[in-house]
Amino acid sequence: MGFDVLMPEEADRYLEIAFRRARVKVEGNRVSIRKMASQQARKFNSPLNLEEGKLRAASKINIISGYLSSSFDSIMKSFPSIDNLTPFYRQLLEVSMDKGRLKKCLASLNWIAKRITKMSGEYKERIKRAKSTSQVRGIINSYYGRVKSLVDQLSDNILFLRECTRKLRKFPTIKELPTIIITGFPNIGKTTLFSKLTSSKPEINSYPFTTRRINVSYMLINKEKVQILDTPGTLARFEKMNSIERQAWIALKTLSNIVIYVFDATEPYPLAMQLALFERIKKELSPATRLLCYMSKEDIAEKAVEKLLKGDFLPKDKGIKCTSKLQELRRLISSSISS
Ligand SMILES: Nc1nc2c(ncn2[C@@H]2O[C@H](COP(=O)(O)OP(=O)(O)OP(=O)(O)O)[C@@H](O)[C@H]2O)c(=O)[nH]1
Ligand SMILES: [Mg+2]
Repeated sequence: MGFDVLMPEEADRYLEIAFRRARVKVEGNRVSIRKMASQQARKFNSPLNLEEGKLRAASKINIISGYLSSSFDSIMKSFPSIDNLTPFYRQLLEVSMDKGRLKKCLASLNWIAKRITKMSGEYKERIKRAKSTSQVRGIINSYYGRVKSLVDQLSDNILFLRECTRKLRKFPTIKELPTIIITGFPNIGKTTLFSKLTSSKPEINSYPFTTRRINVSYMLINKEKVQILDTPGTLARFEKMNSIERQAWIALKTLSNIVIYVFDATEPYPLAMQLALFERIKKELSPATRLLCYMSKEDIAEKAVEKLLKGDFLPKDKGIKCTSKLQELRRLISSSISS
């Protein structure tokens, strides 16, 4: 589901891992470090423990800086490139999180990673010039302190990135395929229709707002794969739309080739309201989008459905077709796709 974004650890955790790795690896390389130190000691005619201390400290710095910069780099790379998103994902991201802050957080991760790399080089130089083991100890302790304060600066940003990651992972996976969107009021049978048209089995319930996110499935129409989206019910309270309703609206506006608007003749919402929503949606769609109407629940409202289909109430403008039969709906989808 959604973007495969790496979940960042909390800032403290990176420090903990980096410092522990440095300690464990340097300890593990004790023998080879000592061997190298004794060569250096002979070459520069300096005390063995000083050379050994320098090599251990430089090696710790390499491990810490390498781990932190590669970790921060992986986080940045795993985020989608915000400026290259499709209109659907860009708008979804904009209503789901603070895009400006997200960009700033990623930039600060990049800045801190670079800062740590640069500073590590400077500290390694200082270590090379150290004259005593206590000076080496002082330098490495100061390095730890500086790294900690840089990573601490990321704490809030990382918490924000974790929140964005959770949301991005929940985004629906939308493919570049012809797209059919099922929409209408809550609790009128959208998901039931979706599961009849596809092999999907999402949750269906007798209360409104059962569908809390966009369900995606596929069907073959004239041997062509098309994508079909079941959207959360919308009440068209434009000023007060919640983020779930907004998702549905963004999908309608940016993805739909065909929209199936579901009418419910049992009238959990008065038909006049259902028609008003239909008109409102129609206005928002691109002119190229084909609109079809489906009358749900014919089995329990046969008379009402028949009356509606025969009467003048349902929209008939611009060749909009209405049906209560699944077979007929499939045929209408098929001819809309090929036209
Ligand atoms: N008898 C009958 N009941 C139906 C039909 N379609 C849907 N229902 C019932 O209507 C209720 C709502 O169905 P859903 O398919 O979940 O409706 P929805 O529009 O997706 O609802 P939200 O996701 O909450 O917006 C459930 O109790 C379904 O069993 C139908 O054709 N006949
Ligand atoms: Mg539903």
